[in-house]
Amino acid sequence: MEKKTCYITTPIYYASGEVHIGNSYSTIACDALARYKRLAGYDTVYLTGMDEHGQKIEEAAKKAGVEPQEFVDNIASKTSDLWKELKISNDGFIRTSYDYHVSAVQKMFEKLLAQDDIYLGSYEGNYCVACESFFTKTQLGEGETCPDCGAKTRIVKEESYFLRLKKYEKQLLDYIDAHPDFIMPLTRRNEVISFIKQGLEDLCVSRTSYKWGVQVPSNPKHVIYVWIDALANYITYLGYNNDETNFKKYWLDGDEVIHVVGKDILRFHAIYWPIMLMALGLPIKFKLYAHGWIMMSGGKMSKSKGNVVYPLTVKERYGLDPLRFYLCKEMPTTEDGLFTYERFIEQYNVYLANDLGNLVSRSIAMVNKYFGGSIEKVPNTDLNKDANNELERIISENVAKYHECMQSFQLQNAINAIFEIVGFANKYIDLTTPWALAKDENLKNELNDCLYHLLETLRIVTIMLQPFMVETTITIFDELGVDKDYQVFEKIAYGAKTSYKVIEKAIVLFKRLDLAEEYKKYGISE
Ligand code: ME8
Repeated sequence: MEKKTCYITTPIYYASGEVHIGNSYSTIACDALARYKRLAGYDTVYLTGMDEHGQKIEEAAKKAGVEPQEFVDNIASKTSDLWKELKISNDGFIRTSYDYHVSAVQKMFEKLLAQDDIYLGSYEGNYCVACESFFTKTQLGEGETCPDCGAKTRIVKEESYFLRLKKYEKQLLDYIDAHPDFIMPLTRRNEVISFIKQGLEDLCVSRTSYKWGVQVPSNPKHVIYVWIDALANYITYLGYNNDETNFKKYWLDGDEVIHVVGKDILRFHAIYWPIMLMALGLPIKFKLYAHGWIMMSGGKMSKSKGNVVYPLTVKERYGLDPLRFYLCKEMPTTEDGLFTYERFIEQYNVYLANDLGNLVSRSIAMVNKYFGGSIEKVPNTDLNKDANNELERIISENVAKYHECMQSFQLQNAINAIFEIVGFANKYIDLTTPWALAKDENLKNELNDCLYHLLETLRIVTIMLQPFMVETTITIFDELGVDKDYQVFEKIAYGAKTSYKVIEKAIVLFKRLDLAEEYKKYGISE
């Protein structure tokens, strides 16, 4: 049977910014989703990339004394190296300055222009001559001054192309209405609906005040608005307006298309992008998952506040998996998440060092001590009956919950389901008291039963952790002697692997951290 397809995208990152622990979330979360989909048997394509055009980037390049292309080349290479360091498993890395993207966007624009979904009009707004920028009324400083340099702005009229949004207002509302899971979570969906219901204005989609962008072929003094250029990446990467084999496979005929975005760019993806697709006569196809922000205790991360935390700093200090784990576990589905070192260390100690790390090391130590490292499955014993039943019930319930949550991008809840099992497995040890069973030769079978349950539980938990913890899970499987065949969802049911040969001495997966010591070492303030 042909595999089902799944196409997952992150937003493409602005080449003018830098990746900190907050915005790295979109990519890490999508990576977890992409790894999950691959494990679930989907033919998965995971795309990320760079948004490289626009006035801001043109100015930043000028300031740096280089051509814009050289400027973005440098940032794109740094960003793609960072994703490698974070073991992001993206299949593609698109850049909006790539020729194939530029030509596909130009064809798209000309098509919309030819069919009158884009028309030439004029844009009127408050303009700052010094900064060469238009500002909306809400952006302006007091007395209609420029929010950047403080100079008085003037009303300027500029020739500009517009995309007809108004024309598609009803069609979009109908689409949202007919597809209740198009925009998730529901709170975001409601936000979008009420925004559209206030009435859409046609969108200004070209600029003449800078050059670094995709030119309108039939009127080259115009460059295409960055958002039109950027949103199109999701289909130009697949070959839209070029070789369309993958576009057909993963979009037109695809089974799932998932865009993951932060809440700040919800409208672009929930309004402009579907309208562009409708106007192009293409199916909307995608589901949109909008996540919150990672905040610092003092609010948003910003250079001026001096509270920016970089993913590589956390990785170098505490390892990659704790970072990936923390971000996915801390971000709720509908709200913002929080990053502080204090909370990071607390969560690390509770879930990784204590719950998971201890379970692995205790189980391996006992299998070595009482059975020389090898264990076979035995029928459930009467003595352990209640604890066994409870453990098996908790496993099957939480495996089901995990799949449900992963399928609807509720990563926090999916991780919580995993740790329900881990938590109970630790309790199971207290309930079955293997050290007491070991004292009685007649209870050898009961002891075997108990330790086999622990190893199976660990194997199941490790299968589930794979999307999040990309290094630790390999280590745990190695320690337990679980080969590839038993690391998959098809074999997740309790009892699937019937014999084990574990490593002689467990590796310390997560060394407990002491907050005061960490403060001393790094002078952590956030
Ligand atoms: O928006 N916590 O790019 P970008 C969580 N180029 N997510 C955050 C965050 C935080 N503190 N700060 C930012 C762009 N993000 C456009 C996208 S797509 C056609 C064009 C998220 O580099 C943000 O919401 O500003 C977005 O999902 C991603 O980081 C990249 O943001």
